Amino acid sequence: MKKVFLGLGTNLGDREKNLQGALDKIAEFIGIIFSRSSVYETEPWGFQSSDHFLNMVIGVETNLNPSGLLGRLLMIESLLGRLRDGKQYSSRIIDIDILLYGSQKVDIISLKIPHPRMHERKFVLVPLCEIAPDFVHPVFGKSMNELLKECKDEGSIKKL
Ligand code: PH2
Ligand code: MG
Ligand code: MG
Repeated sequence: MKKVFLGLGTNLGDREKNLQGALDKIAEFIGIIFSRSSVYETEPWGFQSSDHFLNMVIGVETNLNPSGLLGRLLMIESLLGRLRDGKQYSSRIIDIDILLYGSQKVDIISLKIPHPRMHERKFVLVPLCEIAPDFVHPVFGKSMNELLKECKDEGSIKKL
């Protein structure tokens, strides 16, 4: 069993229901959710929209390998109604990203772990620091608390 951290985000439709739907499907298809952060309302990062996000981070214990895990997450996103428009960033019903897969690194075209932009995003680091403040980033060798202290993201983020 591997401990992984996943980031959840939604800025379209009934956002609370989208998060709950994702948690239910993750428990059904991925593994045991051993920890979950608070939910935060956050300003869109990297694109303009008046639709603010709800974001949270969870810890899950799973038997799936990284590619198997990615496949299931994409399946869950489609089950919840996500349609992809091909743009890099746009509004979405649900996004589920692999942030960390234990201390393993993955660098293939279809998947990069740790998530390559996690350290630039308060909507990831703030909830992650609630549940894994001392976890050491496998590439930077710094704890999540240290990465949060150094993070320059100024987007608004507010605990619900
Ligand atoms: N996800 C993105 C791009 N920008 N901004 C916020 N606040 N929350 C997100 O989850 C988010 C984002 C790409 O996945
Ligand atoms: Mg994402
Ligand atoms: Mg994604």
